[in-house]
Amino acid sequence: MNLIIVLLVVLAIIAIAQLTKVYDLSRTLRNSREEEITPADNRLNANAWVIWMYVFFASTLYLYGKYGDYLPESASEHGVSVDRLMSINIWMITIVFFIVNYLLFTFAKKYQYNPGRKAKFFTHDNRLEMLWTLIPGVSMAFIIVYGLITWNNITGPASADAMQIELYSKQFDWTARYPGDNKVFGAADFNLIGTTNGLGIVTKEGIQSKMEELDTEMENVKAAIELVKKENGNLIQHRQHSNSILSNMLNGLMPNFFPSEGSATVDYVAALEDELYRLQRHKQRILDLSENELNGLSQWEAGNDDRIVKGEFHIPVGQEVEFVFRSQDVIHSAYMPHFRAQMNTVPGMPTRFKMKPTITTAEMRKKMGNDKFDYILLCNKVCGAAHFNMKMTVIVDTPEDYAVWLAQQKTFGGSKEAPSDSTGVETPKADTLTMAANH
Ligand SMILES: [Cu+2]
Repeated sequence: MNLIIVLLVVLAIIAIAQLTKVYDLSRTLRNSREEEITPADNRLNANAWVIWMYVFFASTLYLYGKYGDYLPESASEHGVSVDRLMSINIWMITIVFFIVNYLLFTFAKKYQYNPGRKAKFFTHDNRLEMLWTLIPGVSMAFIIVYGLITWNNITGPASADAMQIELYSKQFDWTARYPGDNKVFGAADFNLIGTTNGLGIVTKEGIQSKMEELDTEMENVKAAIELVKKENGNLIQHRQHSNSILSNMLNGLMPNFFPSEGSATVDYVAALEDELYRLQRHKQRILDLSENELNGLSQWEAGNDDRIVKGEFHIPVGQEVEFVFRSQDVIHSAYMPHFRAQMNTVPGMPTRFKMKPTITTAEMRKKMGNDKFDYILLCNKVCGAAHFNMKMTVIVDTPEDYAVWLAQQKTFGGSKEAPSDSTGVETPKADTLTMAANH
């Protein structure tokens, strides 16, 4: 295959060389020189430039028409000003684009080579300098100042009556958390993250059970160390028989810690002692947690009535929402295109974004004539293999529907402050709610 390609390229080069020779010969026969360009050539080129200009303009307008409005109207208050800023910029760029390209191509035609014409020569013109400094300078200053004003309005502090929602990102999903009736988020700490506590919310019970879990693990490691020491030398031999008693005992104590085969060179005692040390440090970090207060409320108590939501989250229309973003692993970016909202989520550093939704999901579906439409929260930072699938549905409800939905969500502490039927209740599907909203 490669040989054929090489042959083709070589043949093409030879063909071009031969053609050039034929062309040169024909010129010599016609008695014309290579660098000589006829007025007909010039006219052809000049007209071709102008035709190309029209094609260029037409395709630009076509693309504007086709892709100019790739998003429906903004569904948030600040989004309107983002859109206005965007369209002012686009208008300015478009006007300049048409003027500059019109001059470029028509001048190519107008000033095509003419042996009788003499160029005008001048060294300096103050008016010209003034013009081409002031116009771009003022336009740029306008864009920057207007942009900064808009940006400051969007990113300024949230108002006092804004409700808060935490959006927690990790590879590769989102979790939303609503503070309970006390309006205070429970404290969170990564040392407590586990299968039943994905956000690492700190509660006395949570600390207790995590400590017990760590204690059990440490006991098991110690027992494993004893076993390995007692059977030292025989271990490797034993492990080669997958059903050996020792092997089963070790795996029972520490599932997944010992490889099922091979690893003859591993010093098991040292590896187990490392593991013990790691567990001790983990335990110490939990012991070091301090019980802080917020609004006269222990932050360890505050977490019990937090509501934790996956898959889709709801916000009430017309209510300012302040999102607090956290990340467990890498930098993600929370992007809600229909609300013109985007903010990076950074491990170890909460970030914020406030907005007021103005159009409910039901209204937007009607406007778009699409009863399947949903607002969406996407990850907009390439964060790993399943980045493309890191999304969550956002439902904008009327305040009444929102209250109904929120009351159905499970609380972190379980039955404590939740309505009696809250456990085991699945998040209601979007269509049930919007159907309710339509009635
Ligand atoms: Cu991500």
